[in-house]
Amino acid sequence: MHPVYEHDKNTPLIMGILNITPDSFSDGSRYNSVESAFIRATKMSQNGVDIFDVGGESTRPGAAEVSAADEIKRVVPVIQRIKNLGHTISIDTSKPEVMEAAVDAGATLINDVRALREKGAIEMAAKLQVPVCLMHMQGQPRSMQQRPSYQDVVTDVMAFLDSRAKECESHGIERGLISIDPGFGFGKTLKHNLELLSRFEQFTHLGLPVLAGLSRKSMLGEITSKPVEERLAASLSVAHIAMQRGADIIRVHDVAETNDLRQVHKAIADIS
Ligand code: 7PM
Repeated sequence: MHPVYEHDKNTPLIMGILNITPDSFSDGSRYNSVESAFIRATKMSQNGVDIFDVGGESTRPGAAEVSAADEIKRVVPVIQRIKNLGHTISIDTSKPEVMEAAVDAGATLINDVRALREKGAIEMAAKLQVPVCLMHMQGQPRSMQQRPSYQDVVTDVMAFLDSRAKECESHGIERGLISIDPGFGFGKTLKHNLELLSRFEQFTHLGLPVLAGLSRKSMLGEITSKPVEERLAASLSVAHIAMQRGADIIRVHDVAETNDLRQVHKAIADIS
């Protein structure tokens, strides 16, 4: 059984972020980006990770467009390399060709910040019959932070996710395969993000597993005035808030620290 559907409610799953930046701090060979991802994955495995989220950068806000072929060249060797660590592998992509290659290589979850709205994506996910995580984003990565606007951010984001889940079902992706994510930072002001976190529990009312991705995000920089490398404490704080409000999956960079937090969360939750 896939871990997304069997975890204990007091023990949310930890999704560890494995960004595959091609050859940025290496000699430019593929070997180094694969091996550095493998080393990071091994540490995450020792530190309590449940799911590896493998991303080839194409979904990062402001990131340059990457072709499907290049994205496949980045992620597939990493998936093959980390597969026998024994954890679920998620592919962070919006492109159907990448979904297919990644699942063929061993990924068993599709994490799409565009909620399968790209051409051919929903059909591909239906064909592959793996769990999908649908994330909300307003606008496009390049321009989404220019003027985010909602009537009521929680109601609007929930309506979007509910409608995408129904669209998935109508394409043959059964409801049991679907998770949702409000998409912190994707076309949202600080106030919108705080509202989404404060009222996070409402997302659980759709009856689908809910993912929270808050780790090191700029909203934490806005609150603490700290640069990205100094946002660990703030990240743990919001991860704990999300857990208390019912998050099923927490997507993070810092797996060991989040695992400590999860143990504290479980210890407290188990007494009542
Ligand atoms: C720059 C800005 C680099 C933002 C990376 C990011 C999420 C995700 C991302 C999320 C799900 C990051 C983001 N965020 N997938 N992919 N949920 N499901 O901070 O919140 O990692 S990319």
